[in-house]
Amino acid sequence: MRQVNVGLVGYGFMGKTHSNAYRQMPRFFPDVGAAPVMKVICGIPAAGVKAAAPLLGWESYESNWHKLVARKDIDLIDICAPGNLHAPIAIAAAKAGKTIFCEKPLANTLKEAEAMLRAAKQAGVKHMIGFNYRRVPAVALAADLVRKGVIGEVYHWRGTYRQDWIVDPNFPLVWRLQKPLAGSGALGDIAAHNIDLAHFVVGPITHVAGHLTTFVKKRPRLTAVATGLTAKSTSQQMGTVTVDDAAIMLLRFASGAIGTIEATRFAPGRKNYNAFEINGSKGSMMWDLERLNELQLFLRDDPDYAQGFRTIMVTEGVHPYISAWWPAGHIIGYEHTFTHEVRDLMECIAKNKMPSPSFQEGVACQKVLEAVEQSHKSKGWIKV
Ligand code: SOE
Repeated sequence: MRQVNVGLVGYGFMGKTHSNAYRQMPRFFPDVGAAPVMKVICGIPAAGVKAAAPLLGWESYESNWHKLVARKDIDLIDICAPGNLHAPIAIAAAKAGKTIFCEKPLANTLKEAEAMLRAAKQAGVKHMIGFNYRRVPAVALAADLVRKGVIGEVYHWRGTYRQDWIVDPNFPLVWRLQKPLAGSGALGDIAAHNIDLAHFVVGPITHVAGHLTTFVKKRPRLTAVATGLTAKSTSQQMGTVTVDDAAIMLLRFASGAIGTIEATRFAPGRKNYNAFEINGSKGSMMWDLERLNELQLFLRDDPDYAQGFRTIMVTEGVHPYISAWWPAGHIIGYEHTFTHEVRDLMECIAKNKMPSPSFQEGVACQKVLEAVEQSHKSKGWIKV
């Protein structure tokens, strides 16, 4: 069994999900040939990461990522820091010969994303991007059914990702609302996930026409560091929101399919509604994250008396990843998607294979994000 020494940057929301995955993965997937060792967690402020390290299960902590990357005993650098730090950390990690696992979107700009891919290729290291929703068993099943032709030729992708955590205009100006830190808003944070799912299930997007909107342009500044999606500590001083609150786009795929994606943080009642409907010549499929164990399937060939969507409970041992978990019907959740990512990453390390999705898929998504921004400015279709 290969031991992979991990150094994780970031102890906020994503840092916690990844820590949980490293803790769980070897217990549920002991047979993939490699297992993570939770060596170091890194972040600022030092007092925060010091407290987080034992809580999240790390052997030690560090508050300077340069020192972390320079450590000879670390094999894998995992990047859960804000977007502006992805490129510098990943490029340094590649030069130091580390395997890199980076949260999405790959970077704040296409230029940075391409530089990350180049650096990783030049160094010959393995790289993976955290598009965790590919690892929902129902999504993996949907992709597999499309590949097997079960719904025939795909005509439509109808994607949406809706949240409501900033609909209150008094919600403060957290890092996710600042372009220099986050790169973009709903576009890179959540549309990116749906774009990646469209790439995964339908194939490459070739053309986009998009529009971006910021509904609340000024918000109270933060008075203290806040992580996650809940922040309360605010001042009377207002700051400018420099990212989009919502993004909409029309898509054309290389296969001839067409599609739409809508992403917003202004849909009251929609907490984390990442969803899609796919229509093909033989049938359709629907999935949404808030009911992540279920896949809706409609087949035109069903007898007349049974025409209608059926709900597949994707919890059978034959379904992707499920045999490692509980008996059929004993549902799994959001955190399992990260455990599955770590499982696949460890398997690739053990078998000396490039993980998927890699930075290559990260760049493919980033090209679409950039095309949407260009289209928003030029008000026309953009070739990706
Ligand atoms: C916040 O919008 C967020 O945590 C995203 O950053 C994640 O990528 C998404 O999975 C859930 O929402």
